[in-house]
Amino acid sequence: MRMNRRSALQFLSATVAFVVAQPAGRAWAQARKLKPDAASVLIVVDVQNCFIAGGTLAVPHGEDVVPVINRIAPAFQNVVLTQDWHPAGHASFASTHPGAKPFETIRLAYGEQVLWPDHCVQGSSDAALDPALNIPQAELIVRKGFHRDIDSYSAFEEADRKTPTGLAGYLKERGIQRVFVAGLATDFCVAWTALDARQAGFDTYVIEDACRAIDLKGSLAAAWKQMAAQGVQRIQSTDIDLG
Ligand code: VGL
Ligand code: ZN
Repeated sequence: MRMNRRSALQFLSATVAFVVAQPAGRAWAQARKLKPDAASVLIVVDVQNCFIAGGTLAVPHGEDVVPVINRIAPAFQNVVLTQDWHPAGHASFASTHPGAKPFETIRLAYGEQVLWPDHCVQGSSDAALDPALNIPQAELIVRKGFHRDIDSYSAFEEADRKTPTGLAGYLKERGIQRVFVAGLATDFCVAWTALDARQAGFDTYVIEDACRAIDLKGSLAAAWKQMAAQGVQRIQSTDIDLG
């Protein structure tokens, strides 16, 4: 094709216009989205009756995570659920420590511990998964916080920071490289799970709108700050390619 100067310029500007117009297009938006693959897992943290309205430690608007999680879960071949699963008289219960009140902090053998109302007692309906959660393909349920003297916000490692749950080994044996975290609560079990996933070497994403927080004395802002510092990526459910 022979072009004079003028038509060459016209051709060039049309090309530029096309390239510039693309970012608004659906194809570009799709290409930017994260597509869960066989090496990706969705970890759904503690979506249990205890953390939902009517539960013993209800997270404000906790139930709102369920429709978001139900919408994204089908895009994941691998889904792991966690359950907070405490024995009666657990060290994290204020009622276990005479004179102590919920939401106070005390020192336990392994360090600072926030005290909570009795919650998620093993085998109770309070500890059951929210029945509205609809993820039939979920392949593993990790129960945590079952040692009477050690709490475990994280799905990977208990609060003594030395007792592993086995989840990192499970995911690595299954060839998982990317971990997406959703559930309750953003500033406790979600954040600790995401930080430990990162620590274990996984690319880690927290899906903000699929989580809700307790937010105790600035804990939510502190959690996001710490996650950002450790390279945990903060995304929205709309950033995921649902196929
Ligand atoms: C959680 C407080 C106590 C959580 C569990 O799931 O975030 N928070 N136990
Ligand atoms: Zn707990």
